[in-house]
Amino acid sequence: MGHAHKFMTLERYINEQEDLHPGATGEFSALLHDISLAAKLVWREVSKAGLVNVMGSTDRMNVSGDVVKKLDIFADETIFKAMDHGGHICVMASEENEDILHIPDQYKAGKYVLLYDPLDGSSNIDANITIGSIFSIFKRVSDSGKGTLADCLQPGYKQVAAAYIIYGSSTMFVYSTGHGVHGFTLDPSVGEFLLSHENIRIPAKGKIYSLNEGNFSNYGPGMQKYLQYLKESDKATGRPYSLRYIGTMVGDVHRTLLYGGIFAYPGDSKNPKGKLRLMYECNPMAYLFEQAGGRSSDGEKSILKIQPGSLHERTPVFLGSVEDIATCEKFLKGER
Ligand code: P6P
Repeated sequence: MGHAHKFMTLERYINEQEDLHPGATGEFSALLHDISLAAKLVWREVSKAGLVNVMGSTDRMNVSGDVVKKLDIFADETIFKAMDHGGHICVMASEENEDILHIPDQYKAGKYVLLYDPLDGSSNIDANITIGSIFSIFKRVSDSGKGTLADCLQPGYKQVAAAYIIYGSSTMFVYSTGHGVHGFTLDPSVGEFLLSHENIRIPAKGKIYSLNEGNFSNYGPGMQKYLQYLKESDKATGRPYSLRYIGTMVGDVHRTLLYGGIFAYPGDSKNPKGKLRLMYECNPMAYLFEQAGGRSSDGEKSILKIQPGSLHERTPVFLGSVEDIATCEKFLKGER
């Protein structure tokens, strides 16, 4: 679907993509529209975050001057309230809430499930470092009525869509519904996400690796050997690689998707499952990487094959170019 004219908005693109889904009811498109609205509401506050100290107050400080809510709590509530009344969702789950989030009784429960990380990397806000929001969407497995935990705990290959918003030098909405990965850049002057990166494809091999090497001494021998390998000089195989690490998953993942290479949060002797969460960080990103011609891995297999046991479980995660993930897995399996 090539677009000669520049002004392709996210709204129109979603509607055009609906034609790719025979028998689409429009519910799915409306769900994606609601997410893009939530993204703009979060962006509006995130873009003012630095001014809280300068301005002394924000409109999040209520009439009695209560302490301004932490931005990630604000983002969590904003996304929930943007999504709870559209009638497209039967249950939600958020990084900020221990249990599943039910749709209020007064609203219709729809056929989709939304899991989200409202503000990933929020510890970086004070340093004005890129942060993001991550979304994972499934179809419900329960018949009707209120959604259940089982609706949420589905393996990643059953996702019907995934998206992230990156609040960086510009704000972008990147998503896939199974027909490639497409990026839209927010034009604040019109409040629209405009198509800027149609059909993102990750290079087959990159020259950048991205992880917190501060954990090196706790990594297993395979991971340590892999990192040593990346640092050896060998022009024929494009080494040494460069290290780039932002410390916000959405930022590191977005750069890896566009430039290629590998992003990792491996397990180690202290945290065998690593740090990142399966359901609303690793699954949606794995879906996007595989849709963009890249790969995901937990060290052995695609992240999307993991059968979840609990809502906030962690998994070691490797995301990147096909060749880079294959090389990494060989070292992890002791084959190199
Ligand atoms: P570390 C941010 O706190 C986060 O959850 C992810 O966004 C990021 O990839 C990771 O943790 C960074 O963790 O241990 O490198 O600081």
